[in-house]
Amino acid sequence: MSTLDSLSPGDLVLVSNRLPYTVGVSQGSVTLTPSTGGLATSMRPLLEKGVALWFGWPGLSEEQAGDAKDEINRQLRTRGVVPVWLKAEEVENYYEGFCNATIWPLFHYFADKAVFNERYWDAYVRVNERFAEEIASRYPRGAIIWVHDYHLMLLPSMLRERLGDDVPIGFFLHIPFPNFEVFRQLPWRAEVLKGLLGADLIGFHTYDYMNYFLQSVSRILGLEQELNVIKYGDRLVKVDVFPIGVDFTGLRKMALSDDVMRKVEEFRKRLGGVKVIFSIDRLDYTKGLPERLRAFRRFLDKYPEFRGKVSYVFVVSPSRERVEEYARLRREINELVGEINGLYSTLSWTPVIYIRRFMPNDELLALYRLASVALVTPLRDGMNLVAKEYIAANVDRNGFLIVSEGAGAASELVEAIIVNPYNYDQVADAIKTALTLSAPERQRRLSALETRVSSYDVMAWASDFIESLKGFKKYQLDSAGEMSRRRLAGAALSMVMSSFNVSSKRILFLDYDGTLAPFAPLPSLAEPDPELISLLKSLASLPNTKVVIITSRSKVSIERLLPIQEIDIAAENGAWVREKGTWKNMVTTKDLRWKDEVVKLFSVYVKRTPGSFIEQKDYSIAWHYRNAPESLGEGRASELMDVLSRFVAIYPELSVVRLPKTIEVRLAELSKARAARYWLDRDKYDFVLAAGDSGDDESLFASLPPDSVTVKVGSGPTRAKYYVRSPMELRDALKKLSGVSH
Ligand code: GDG
Repeated sequence: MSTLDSLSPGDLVLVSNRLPYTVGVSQGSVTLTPSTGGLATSMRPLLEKGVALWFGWPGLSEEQAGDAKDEINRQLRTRGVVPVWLKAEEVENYYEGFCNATIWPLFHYFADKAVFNERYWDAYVRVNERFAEEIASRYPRGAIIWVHDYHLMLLPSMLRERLGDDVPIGFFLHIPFPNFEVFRQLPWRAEVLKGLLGADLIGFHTYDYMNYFLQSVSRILGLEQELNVIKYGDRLVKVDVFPIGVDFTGLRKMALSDDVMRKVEEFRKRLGGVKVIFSIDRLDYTKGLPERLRAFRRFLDKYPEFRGKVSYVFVVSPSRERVEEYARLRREINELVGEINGLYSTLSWTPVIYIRRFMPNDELLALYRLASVALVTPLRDGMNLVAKEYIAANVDRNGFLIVSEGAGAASELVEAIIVNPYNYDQVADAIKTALTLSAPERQRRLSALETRVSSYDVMAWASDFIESLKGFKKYQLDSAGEMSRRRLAGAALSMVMSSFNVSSKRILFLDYDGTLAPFAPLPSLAEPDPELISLLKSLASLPNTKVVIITSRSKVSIERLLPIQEIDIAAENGAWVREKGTWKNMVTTKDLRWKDEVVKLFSVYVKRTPGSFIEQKDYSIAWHYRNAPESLGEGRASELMDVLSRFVAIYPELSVVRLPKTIEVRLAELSKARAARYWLDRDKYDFVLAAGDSGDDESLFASLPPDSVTVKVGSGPTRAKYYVRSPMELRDALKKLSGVSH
């Protein structure tokens, strides 16, 4: 049983700008026609079974609906659909404005066409809020919420605010996510990213789109990420790739139906032996329609032997008619078609058969079946379903597919002929190749394409997304559950406080960066605030209580940050210990010639990685890259790790440690565990506490006596007994301890 079949009523909430039904109103009577398109086709059965509830805009303004609104609401509701109404002004500013005149061009790399208008943005926020209100007021507890596409990018966070952390929210982007250089132009880029990060799972069609998104998240919001999981405050957000498919079986069945067969015969007769190159697109500048006509003209110029033998059936269905940009495009297409037909037509042959209307499904399927070439050459396209539909419906395998490298589909349909849509010569050659491909070659490549398109069809796509969302949500809740079960708060904190209170000799080992103070862009900037200083002082002034700062910082830097004589310090992971104000060196290794070599090696990486820098300590050298561009920094860090692994092979006294945004080479004999032993071996303590946030602290946690209070700051697996969420939360706990006894 597939994931979709196993869903029960109330399990799924779908949200998209448009609904899976097209609403028609004529003379007061209301009609609902099922919309075509992958999402609608794959999800409609779930609606019909009552499994899903679908929120969306009915496609006409409240003003246009007028008195018919109640009847539209009634008819939609009986089908499990909840309409979210837009006023005429919102259709203009939100839909035609921010969605179609800002995001659509920008995300398809037509930045010069993108309009940045605050009125559009305000309407976008308002409409997303309206969706959030509607959904929150009818949300069936426990349901998965799946939000679709660029019209609703703020919705995930708005829902998260209203419904809380436990609700599984997924988001899928159907269009490309552009690279950082393009995305950064959006004045509301941070708001859009934060809006999306309200989701638990964010899906894209291709690896490129996903990586571009991750890059923007890192460079604009500065968030950490690991293995496609972003750390966003307390929550984890996963991103992944789900290339949408088509209803392969349904299309194939339809292509083989009698109705379609009849149409095929009818068209064949009318064409009189002329072969067909076919394309169908919504009228849109992203689809490369003028470019494609020019490429076809080049084909006729370059290969005159095909004149009279091949016609291009060029179908353009109307879309976004009210936008001026589209009217201009229509005029350009008219001119080009006129020019080509004027130049090459004969009495018995028309080169371009231009159809500018919505094409009924049976005609579309018939054309897929008889086309010798499907010419799918958008300039940019999230995926492009036409390419996949052609593979499903060309049941006689009598044609071949040309796909643009600008379509997401190109990264999957690798056996097709892949072209650059701006390279007219290449497209003209591709048409010739497709028309003359040998039968065995065509069979071989088509069969591979069919296998791929049929195995990851639209149902598999939807199941995969929902399954991943459920799986990730479970993991997220389990780890959050684990964290909250082991949280140093409430009863756990009271217990720790009372054992602190009754103990006669106490020691606290506290890491500094990320534990007592949050991370700063430069180590020298991680200044403590006055509250921290006074907290440490008051802890250290408690009777029989020792406070030890245990850090990988150098002794100079930690002393500068914490000029408190009452505390002890282990600097450089125990290379130096300071007790009662006196420093003592703990290192046994004498030969330090490796340091110059490491600095030399790191210097090469500093030059090649802007923003990175070296920190030199007595027994360790660190390369910090938290201020370098994300992808460059991580790439260089991996390269450097590789170089260092060979380097330390000849210096067994060294170890290489990869810390967050830092690589450190240090003496292997140093560790926080060994540093702590310095104090523990020389005195008996009946209360031991250690707090830290990174891998370095884990060795310390593991080495302490079993009844010690060990505290991990932040999420992630740990050997510590307790968690706190942030340095601030640790401070609160320490404040409580400092007030316990004197
Ligand atoms: C977005 C992304 C992504 C078109 N005209 C007629 C007609 N169609 C059908 C096609 C196909 C669908 O509409 C168009 O889908 P595309 O994928 O090509 O493009 P968008 O509408 O821009 O969709 C896109 C998609 O979302 C899914 O994630 O692939 O990249 O832009 O199914 O067949 N169908 C009929 N008559 C027409 O005149 N019957």
